[in-house]
Amino acid sequence: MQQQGFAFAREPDEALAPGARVLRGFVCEAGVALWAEVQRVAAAAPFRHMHTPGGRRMSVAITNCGARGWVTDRRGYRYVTEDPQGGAPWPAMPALFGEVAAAAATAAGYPDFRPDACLINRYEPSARMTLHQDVDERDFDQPIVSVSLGLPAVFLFGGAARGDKARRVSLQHGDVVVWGGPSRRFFHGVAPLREGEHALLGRARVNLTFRVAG
Ligand code: MD6
Ligand code: FE
Repeated sequence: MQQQGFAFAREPDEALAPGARVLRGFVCEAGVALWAEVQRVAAAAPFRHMHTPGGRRMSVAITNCGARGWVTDRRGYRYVTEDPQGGAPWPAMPALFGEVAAAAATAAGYPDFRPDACLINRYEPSARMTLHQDVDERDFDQPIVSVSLGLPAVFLFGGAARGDKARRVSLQHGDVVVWGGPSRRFFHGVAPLREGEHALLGRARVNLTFRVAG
């Protein structure tokens, strides 16, 4: 979808913090193809509710594709090359995913982004992500590219300390957040998803986060 007049006006791209940008509607045109690839990945590595090291069941359902996948269980948070459910390697990262992630990173000022991990989060209404930092990757010079599909969500964007006030950023289907540099380790989360029905995804939001993990 191109930037249009009054009927479909979207919010402009915006800097969230030094090094972090929202690219509004960046992947709208690829939305159908991205969703088809997510379903292909999930057929091989199903979405599952993982448990935090403290034993809490996450409200978000997770799967992965790419050489490395993020997991959490009693032993902690980490990246692994095989799906713990079944022991097979994670599904390969679809070529389209790599292309979209690299294009978004370049648009935000991070050329040569080559992710080896894509974490896929599925939110149903009321699911949320509490404030956290993404610190399980090896190289913090590399950004994270985050693609939103489906129902809208309120992204909570804090600061370097857990207690820093978080701003609320509305993310719609097709929006991309690119996140790196000075704010790479800032706290962030997602407010409980509101009830709704999306034309393509139904009662769900799916978020793809691309990282250089290894
Ligand atoms: C989500 N995103 O949007 C959760 N992390 O569903 C994240 O936790 C996240 O969007 C790092 C960078 C960008 C993100
Ligand atoms: Fe995160």
